[in-house]
Amino acid sequence: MRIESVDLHHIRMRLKAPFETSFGVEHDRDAVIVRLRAEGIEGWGECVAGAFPGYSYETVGTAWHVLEEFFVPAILGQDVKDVDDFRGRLAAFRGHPLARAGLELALWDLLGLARGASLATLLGGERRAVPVGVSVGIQTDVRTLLEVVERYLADGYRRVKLKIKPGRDLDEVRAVHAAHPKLALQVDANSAYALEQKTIFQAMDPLGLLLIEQPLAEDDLLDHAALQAVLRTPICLDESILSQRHARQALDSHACRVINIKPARLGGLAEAVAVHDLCWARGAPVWCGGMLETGIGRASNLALASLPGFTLPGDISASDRYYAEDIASPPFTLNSDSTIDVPDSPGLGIAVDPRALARVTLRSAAFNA
Ligand code: NPQ
Ligand code: MG
Repeated sequence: MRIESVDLHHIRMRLKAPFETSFGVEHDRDAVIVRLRAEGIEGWGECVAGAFPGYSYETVGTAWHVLEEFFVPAILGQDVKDVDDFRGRLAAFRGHPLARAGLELALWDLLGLARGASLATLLGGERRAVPVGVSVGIQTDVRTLLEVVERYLADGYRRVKLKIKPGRDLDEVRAVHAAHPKLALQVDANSAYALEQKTIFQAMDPLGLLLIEQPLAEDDLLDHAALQAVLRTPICLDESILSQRHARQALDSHACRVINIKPARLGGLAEAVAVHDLCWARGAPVWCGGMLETGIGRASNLALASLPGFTLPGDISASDRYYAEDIASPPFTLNSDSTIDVPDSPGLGIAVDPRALARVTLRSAAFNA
């Protein structure tokens, strides 16, 4: 397909409530929306880099820069045959997985539309609906946390992830566990601890959490292995896993037993499927992480999570979890069994509303072949 144009939109969407993690509080979600045109059709992608380099070193600014200067020129006016071809054209560039994944997603959407196949079908997905959970930010106090968790349970979520940070961990997790002893519960530290603080996690061990996500530094498989050796609860790695090779080495070295798969962090859906396939072959459970996506990224996550190895509930909430108004339709809603249906129309299976997109756009750029 000859790529005729690429548009970038820097958007800012107000979050329904501030989202606090160990790296900071977000009131708005910034992202870059990508539109690719080829052969009279258009595909949409979403780069989930934010305003602030907290989860990743990438930001909207760095993503815009590498897209404009390097990634877009590498494909504009070119005949890009498939995703492998696309990856080859970007292979010389180092890093910037979030920017790369946003552009790759628009290509997947285009290819699906051109072939009349849903993204789930292109990826090898099997399930029509996928189990999901909700990620709960750090709250002002334990009482508020309990109220917030109760509200999500009333909404129908059957798996809850608590964000934790030093000083806002054990009391919170114990309180939620005591109030809901049978609830499928997990925690995410976003790299906020050091191995010297292992007693915190040893104290959580008897609670039977589903997993402990990314307790230690992103670049530290060795200390994660040391921590996993003293815990029964599985460690799940998120930020540490940037490729299929990292996944293999993390499992081989017992740094984790579970992997959170995010296409953005892995540089795209193709690498995400590769990590899934490796973990599936080794019997290691995976689940689909979340990046507070708009309907574009949410549709992509649902398609990915329909692959058979995604045996744990994903951080893929209903469309109304984070935003009052989305830029894509139809909205995704939670089924009574805490699942969300996988889109089955061609490509991403959603329609971007140009007026809704314009309302949240701060800056646009168009690149034409
Ligand atoms: C995680 N997500 O699993 C991430 C972290 C995260 C749903 O917990 C702006 C940009 C806000 C990136 C909030 C969830 C973000 C962000 C959270 C990433 O680690
Ligand atoms: Mg995480």
